[in-house]
Amino acid sequence: MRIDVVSIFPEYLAPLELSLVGKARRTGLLDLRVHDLRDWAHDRHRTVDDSPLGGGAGMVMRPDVWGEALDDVLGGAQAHPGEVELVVPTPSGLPLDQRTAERLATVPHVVVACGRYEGIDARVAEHYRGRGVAVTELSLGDYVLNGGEVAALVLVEAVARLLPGMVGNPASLVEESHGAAGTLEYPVYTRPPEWRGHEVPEVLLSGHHARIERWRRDQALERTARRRPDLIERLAVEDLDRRDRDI
Ligand code: 6GU
Repeated sequence: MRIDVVSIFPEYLAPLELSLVGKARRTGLLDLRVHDLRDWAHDRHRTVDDSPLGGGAGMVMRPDVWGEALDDVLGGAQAHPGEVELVVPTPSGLPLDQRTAERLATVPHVVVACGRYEGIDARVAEHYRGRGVAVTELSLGDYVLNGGEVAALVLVEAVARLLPGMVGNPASLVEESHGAAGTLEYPVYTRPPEWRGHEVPEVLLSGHHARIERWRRDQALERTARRRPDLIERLAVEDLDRRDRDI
């Protein structure tokens, strides 16, 4: 899979050389390229922004600079609908979730356009949509960051760990068929069985696999109900029934 990230702070993406994502790049599983948007600016000051039309605070990123950058980075891929997707991180986007990460992991080429300031001129997304490029505006959650770079880090990590052949991939797929099947994960423990007066739940030391499975399922549901009642509402009745049958 190929991912291009375009940003005025390419150094912000340096952590993507580390850990599993870094390894995926070195082994060729992930072709990740980071670009400096200012390379497409025309003036001596490499300007990428201008004041908002209609007035207001802050600056808006210019469509002409973004257009030239994205024409180059999307490349001939624009001629192949379904092969490329333009992701624009913005607090006004749809919330990023595991389902979106799973879908993006199947797209051969993803381009992430990181905005700063008050965002990118709205005609940029409109233009590429009109040219048949899938454009997805994604948010990390209901709070404001200074730009899309942190979202690009999050997105690349969430997607890269799902790529077939990724180290630890089979294990995470198993995990996803339980925990992320709509609930939060159950609490986990390791040795020692007693630490500073806190005991590991006895059932986990019992060696009774069916009881352990049931305990974990109950913990996951209880935790989800307490912390994320919105997720419980989305759990299908059939799914809850299946869990009861399986365990
Ligand atoms: Cl994707 N971008 C910015 N600037 N702020 C955010 C965000 C994204 N998601 C949550 N807040």
